[in-house]
Parts: sequence; C-alpha cells; structure tokens
Amino acid sequence: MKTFAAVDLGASSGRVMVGSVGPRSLDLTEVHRFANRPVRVGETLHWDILALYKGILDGLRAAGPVDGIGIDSWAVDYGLLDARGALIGNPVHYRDERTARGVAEVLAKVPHEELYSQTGIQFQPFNTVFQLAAERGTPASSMAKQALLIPDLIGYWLTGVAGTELTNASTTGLLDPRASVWSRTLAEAAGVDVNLFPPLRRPGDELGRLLPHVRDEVGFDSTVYNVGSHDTASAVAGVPARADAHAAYVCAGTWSLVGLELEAPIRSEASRKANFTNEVGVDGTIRYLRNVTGLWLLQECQRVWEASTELDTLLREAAEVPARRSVVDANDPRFMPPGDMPARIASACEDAGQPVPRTRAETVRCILDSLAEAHRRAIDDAARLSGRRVDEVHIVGGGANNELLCQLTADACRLPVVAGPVEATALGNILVQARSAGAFEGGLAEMRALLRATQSLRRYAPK
Ligand code: LFR
Repeated sequence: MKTFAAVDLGASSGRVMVGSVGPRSLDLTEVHRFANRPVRVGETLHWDILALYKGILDGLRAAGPVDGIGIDSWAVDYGLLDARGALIGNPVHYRDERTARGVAEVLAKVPHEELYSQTGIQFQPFNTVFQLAAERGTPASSMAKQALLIPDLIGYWLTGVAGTELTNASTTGLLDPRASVWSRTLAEAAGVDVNLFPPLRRPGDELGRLLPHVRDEVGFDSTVYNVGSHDTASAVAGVPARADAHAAYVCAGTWSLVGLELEAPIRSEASRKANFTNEVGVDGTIRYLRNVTGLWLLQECQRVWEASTELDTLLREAAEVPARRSVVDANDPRFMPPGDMPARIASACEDAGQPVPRTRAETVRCILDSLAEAHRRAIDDAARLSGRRVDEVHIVGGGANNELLCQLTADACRLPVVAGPVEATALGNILVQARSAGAFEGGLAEMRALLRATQSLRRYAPK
C-alpha cells in the first residue's frame, strides 16, 4: 500500500486529499480544505496565490509522510517570474475583463480559423494566448523571463524545478495537441513569446523532490509528480467508464466540461463553429469537449443570497417547481464575470421571452433545467461531430452529488446517467502518481476498473 497527496485547487476552495492505493484498493481522505477568495485590486481581479500556497503547505503538513505529491488546478492562468525566479505580481484571474484587449489584438493578426486549425482549442476570451497578448507592453511583461501555469508555479515553489505540464499546456491555445509540441509559428504570428514556458512534461513524469526548506516546513520529504495538472484532465482520468461503453462525460463543478475521450483531435470547421475544444488528456488522449457555464450560476446566486438558505433545502424546493418553465442559454456571456447572478438570470429569462423566476427555488430550477439542456446539446453535438455513438453519460465532480441535476441530465439526454465519483479529480491525480510509483500497472482502462471496483456510483434512469 502506498499513499499520495493530491493538491486540488478549485475556483472557490483548495484541498489536500490523501489517497492510499493498492493493486485492488483505493481510499481517499480530505485532510485540509482552505478558501480560495479572488481579490480585486483596482481594476484587476487576482488570485491570492500566497494564501493558496500557505493552504497547500498546511495541507501537506496535515497529510504527513506520503510517497508522492501531485498538483492540479483550473487551466489557462499563469504567474510571470523575473530573472531571479521571483514572482512578478499576483496572477490575474481568468474572469478578469482585461482579456477583451488580448482577444482583439490576437484576432487582428491571426484569424480564429487559423488558431483552431493548429491548436484545436475552443474560443474562450481567457485562453492564455489572449491573456499574454493583453499583458504585452506592461512593465511586468517586459521584466518576465518565465511564465508558469498555476500548478507548475506551485510545483516550482515546492521543488525548485520549472516545467510546463502537457495537459494544462494544451489549454493555452498555443500547443499542437496531436504532436504535443508548441505551435511556435502561430505564437510568433500572434505576438506572444512561447519561450517563456519551461520545457514540457508529461503526466506521470517526476518533477523533483521537495526543497530543504519545504521539507522542514511540512515535516517530510517526498517526490512531486506531474499529473494531469489541468483539473479537467485529472477528472476525465477519474471517469469510471468501461472502454467499450460508448460513454460521454460531464465533469460538473464550477464549470460543466461536457464531451468525449478521443484518440485524435477534430479540428474541422464545423467543430470550431460548435466551439468544441481538443485538450490533451492523460496518456495522450484527447478531451473533446465544450465548456458549459456550470454550477458557477448557482454558486454566484448563493453568494448573493449569502447562503441564508441551505443548498439542500433549495434543491428540494426546486425539485417541486414545474419542469422547464424557464430555460436560458447557460453559456450567455453575461454570466461570466462575478456579480448579481439572480438578477442576470431574471433578465436572461425576460430577454428570451420566458417566465421570470420569482422565488429562489424557481431561480435554482431555471439554472438546473438550463444546465441539463446545455449538457444534452453538448453531448449531441460531440456525438454528431465525432461520428460516435453515446449510450451512457458519466457525471463526475461535485455536481455528481446534485441529485436533481443528475436526474434532469438523464431526462434531457434520454440516457442513463452514472454519477460519481465526486472526487474524480483527486482520484485521477492520485492514480497517475500511483502508477509512476509502481503501486499498480496499466493504463487508463486499469485505473478506471479500479475506480469501478472501489468507488460508490449512483445510477439515474431517464424519466
Ligand atoms: C475547470 C477549468 C476548465 C477551464 C476553466 C478555466 O476548473 O479548468 O476546464 O476551461 O476551469 O481554467
């Protein structure tokens, strides 16, 4: 039996989880959770990266000696380092509005058709390529000698070794997902310096050992492994589907990432127009998916309501509201920045000529009906664009705990839903480390068989 720590940074909290892995066993415990509160300073929304790092050190100390550590987080964001390896300013949050400038600059030089045909990455205003362009000409950018994606930055602070993990590198919009190399010509044409990123590393590669002062602080020594450091890559590795099941997945958290696992990217014009992305997955797979604005809609409502009503109560009441009274486009750009989400949902309903939700339960029902519908559309589109059949839908991540969302997704898709594990991301992170450390042998199929044998899953039949 070996033990591993998964550091998993999410949009609203970070966690350190410890997993014990044997050839036929897999147990997971959360040892530490800490808030992730973005901070607006002046015009700019930042990640409080040092608070996150402190939470990680506290979590590792609580974890105690482990055989490996792996780090994953949301994608696209990065920190810039100066010539001495020091961080220049707090990383900027992908929901910050500076990206609009970067989009205009890049698209003036390289049309999206070209970006897509090379990288297969969906258009999102926050893609790293646009963020780097938005930052051009600033003092920070002129001082920068290196850019590290968030999990790579944490890995660098823990080990002193700088690398760029491949699954997350693919989300920059600067990588060719088929050859797994940077699209240098494209980057040059877009006016961004891809040489800022240190060498690419694959999930499973060792990053390094803990630095002496980190060892002293956490109380043990350990290897840090590269994992699928893009949280969605780890989550998809943690989808317990059989290889022959014709499965689609929904990684349901702040975002719903909805799609299929493929062997090769699809970079057709139809796929571009449908805004499907080809992100690199664990073991060279392609995560062919669409970003659906996920439970962010509900999280922002709860923030505005100051959590004065418990989520369980809200969901119970929402289940009683008549189905599909108001369905809005979950991907409406007005939902992207933080803000008064109940008011935005109401105005989206009004604009769409739908009944405006009057109560909190009606707002929640509108959100979940709209997400279920967006899940269905993404799965239908993925099947059509890839020519694959889909017979079942796996929901993993926090959303797998939301019974109403799972049932409504099954109903909208007219397909059985298998829900769980809730902790797919941490499990995917740990399994990749465990394989590198020799705790078991095999590929994604063996990892998923271990998940099916050890994790509790729940089935929803369409009604
Ligand atoms: C999910 C996620 C998505 C990515 C978004 C922004 O946490 O990583 O995959 O598109 O956050 O980074």
